Amino acid sequence: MQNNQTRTFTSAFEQEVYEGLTSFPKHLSSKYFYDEIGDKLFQDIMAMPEYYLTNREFDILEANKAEISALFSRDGEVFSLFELGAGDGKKTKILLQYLVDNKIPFDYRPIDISQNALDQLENAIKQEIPEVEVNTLQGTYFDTLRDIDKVNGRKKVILFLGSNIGNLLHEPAIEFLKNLRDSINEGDLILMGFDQKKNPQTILDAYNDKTGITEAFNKNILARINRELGGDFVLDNFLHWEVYDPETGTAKSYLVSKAAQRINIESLGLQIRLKRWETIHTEISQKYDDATVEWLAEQSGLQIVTEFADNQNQYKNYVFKK
Ligand code: AVJ
Repeated sequence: MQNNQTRTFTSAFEQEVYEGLTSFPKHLSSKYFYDEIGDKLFQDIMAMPEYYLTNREFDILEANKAEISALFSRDGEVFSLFELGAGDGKKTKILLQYLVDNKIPFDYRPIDISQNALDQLENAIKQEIPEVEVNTLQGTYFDTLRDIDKVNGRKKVILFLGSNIGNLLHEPAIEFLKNLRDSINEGDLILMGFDQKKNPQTILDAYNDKTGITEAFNKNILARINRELGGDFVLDNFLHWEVYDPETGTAKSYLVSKAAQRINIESLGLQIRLKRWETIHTEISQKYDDATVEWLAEQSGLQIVTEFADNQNQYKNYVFKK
């Protein structure tokens, strides 16, 4: 066994893969889904009819863009629109276009770990809405927000869309919201997406499509370990498995080992065994109700300014302030 030897890792990815695969039960973090291939697979997920989240949020922003923009620029003061994990900006462009059309002064500051994602987004906006002043920020969410706090005296509005908060269990979500609260001032706003509890079958279908896109997305974490860490996972030896607990609102993704197998991961000098039907937990996608969002806000010292929903309450966008 190599578990009790002192190890040095050359990246957080290496360390977390090592720790996750030598734990019981085994787990890997969904934040490592998103390399170039994972980004592309997530784009495909957002285009699937079963993955209702994207369209619901798109519709909410479209239907409420005037009211949302009025909240952002209440006093006519110029503001900076930050976005955490902007992706392809499809939904954000609704707001950007409306702000430009109505000559509301702002600049757009998308934040992402991936410079590649930022470059693509910046180019797309320069093409489609050239009037927008874009200042990309490469880095982790909070380092960047804190740095900006010191140099930019403008009012801040922070977007965190897509129900990305759902990847966090409640406790880390509260930590995250507290950090966000610490990075804003009185008068600043946060617009955040929360996928809602609904018919459990609708949720299972969104995370277990018949075409296998979500399966490929989930298994990409194994493919990525193969590519980057010299692993020898055989993807066909795993089942993609989704469960949803309608009581807690937690959807969980697993990779289930179809056979007893050994895996070598060269750059970790690690060999692991998986028993037949042993699991690797890879993701949670939390679903919310009003009481839960109110509790999260209260726990993290944020106040709810208002909320926007689609006509079936499938998805909601909340506006918070300090
Ligand atoms: C990007 C975290 C919001 O949990 O719904 C989509 C990721 N996982 N299908 C989600 C995801 C499987 C997605 N988030």
